[in-house]
Amino acid sequence: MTKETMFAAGMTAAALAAVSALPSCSASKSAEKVSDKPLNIVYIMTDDHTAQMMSAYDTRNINTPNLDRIAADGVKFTNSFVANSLSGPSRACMLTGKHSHTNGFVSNETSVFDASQPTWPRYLRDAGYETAIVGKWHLETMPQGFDYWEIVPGQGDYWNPRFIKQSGDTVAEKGYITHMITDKSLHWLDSVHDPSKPFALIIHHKAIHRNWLPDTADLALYEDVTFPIPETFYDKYEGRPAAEAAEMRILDHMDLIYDLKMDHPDSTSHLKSTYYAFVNRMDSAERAKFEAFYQPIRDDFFARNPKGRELAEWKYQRYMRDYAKVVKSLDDNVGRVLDYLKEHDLLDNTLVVYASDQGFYMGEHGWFDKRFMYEESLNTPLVMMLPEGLKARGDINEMVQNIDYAPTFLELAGLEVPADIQGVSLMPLLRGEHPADWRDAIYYHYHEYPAEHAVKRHYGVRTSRYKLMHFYNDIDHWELYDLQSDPNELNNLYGKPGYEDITKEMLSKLKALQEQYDDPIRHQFPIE
Ligand code: SGN
Ligand code: CA
Repeated sequence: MTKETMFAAGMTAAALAAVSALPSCSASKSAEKVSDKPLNIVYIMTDDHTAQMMSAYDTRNINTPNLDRIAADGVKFTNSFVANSLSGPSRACMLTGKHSHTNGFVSNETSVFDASQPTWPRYLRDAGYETAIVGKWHLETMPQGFDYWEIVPGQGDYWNPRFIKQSGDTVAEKGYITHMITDKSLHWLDSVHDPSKPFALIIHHKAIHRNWLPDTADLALYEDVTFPIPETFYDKYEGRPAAEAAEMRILDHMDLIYDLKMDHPDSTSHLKSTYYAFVNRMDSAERAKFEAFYQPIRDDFFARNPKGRELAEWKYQRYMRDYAKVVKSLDDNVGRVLDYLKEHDLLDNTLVVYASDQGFYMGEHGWFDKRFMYEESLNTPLVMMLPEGLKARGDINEMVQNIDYAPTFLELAGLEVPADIQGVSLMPLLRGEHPADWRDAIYYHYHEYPAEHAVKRHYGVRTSRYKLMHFYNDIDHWELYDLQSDPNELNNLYGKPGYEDITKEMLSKLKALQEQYDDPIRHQFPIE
């Protein structure tokens, strides 16, 4: 019996332990036994948490001591990318190990996830693991392949949120979402999970998604901090028409009421009713604290009535402060999970992963939101605390992508990586190896247009030094960047003299990746 047929048939935990001891025949030929015990997985993913706001990656803005503990005791991926910088698509890539066009979930607005397709939690469950997911799901259909799930509808609510239970009931419960998702996850691990089985627990936070409603306990934080203005805050988007067309500028598109809580009886906004739907979820005591905090800021703002650059920078500082407060609660709650695992002696046989569904703009190019293949939103934080037997420590600089997580978890569990998975297992990197034939380019494809924030459809390829992007649909526009000389991606080199050879090389990499991944929407290369 091959391992493939064993897990297709559904293995017991004992069989799984035996298989862990077998030489792996996964995509990585150098696989070796990691541990005699089956290994657990705790996968923590936030929404819209970007590396600029995580001190393991960037010390300019805030401290995230608990997230940094993961990196300090384990590894930090310094070239970690998504395949499609948007929530639902990222979740589908992560679960399936396949690009958006292959797993079928290309866009939050138009896609419905076929939850019956193979996912890594399903494979692990079939192999004897207990699997659970708590928090944001955002894939339209209900989860499959989990022993336990409890998800929030759509984007979820920060305050007194609704949860969809496995029974199908939707129930509003009392509390602040980041604590609650953590409480529910730890409760499952502590009281529901069968300790005789290995487990995979997915904790998907709603934080730090728009509109950044902090826990009232954290409201006062960061108010004395003036965050540095990013170098590209006043970007004019020269040579980048798709960037210019995007509707995600802090000055023009960040909503004073909905995003920044600056309502006034005379103010109007298409997001005003949404704002009140969210803040009205607080109980009267929570709401009183919230209003007591923001009212003096509103009074000052409307008295001064800033305009132009002063307004842009005022909005930026408020955005940064509210976002940072929401990160604080997240960081505390990740700390609770790490403490639990430590106290229960689980760290030696558990892989702990922290990632986000994508990066985010914290004022770079004048923006908030994500979607673009530019660095801030193509990147996602990725740190891991490793079980015994995995020797890597410190920075891992190879280019990795969220389609790689599924094959990594399969290999960690001793399972073969099915041939149709498009990502590659990160296990060699976690063992401390640096394979000479590691990928030299990643592929990206963003599909959601026309839609909110007006980011045009594009695909592209990125190597360690260059990035080539093609915007299509109602535009036909190419961009080429030298990330070494222009890390901020301000100088579009496409079509400029002197770049013919590198353009040709990047085009051939794009062609190869579009063929390899069989993307049906691809550049029509001239017949050679
Ligand atoms: C919501 C937000 C957008 C955000 C998308 C996608 N608007 O629609 O700003 O880009 O989610 O985010 S809001 O008015 O509803 O807050 S994602 O992370 O879920 O993909
Ligand atoms: Ca997101």
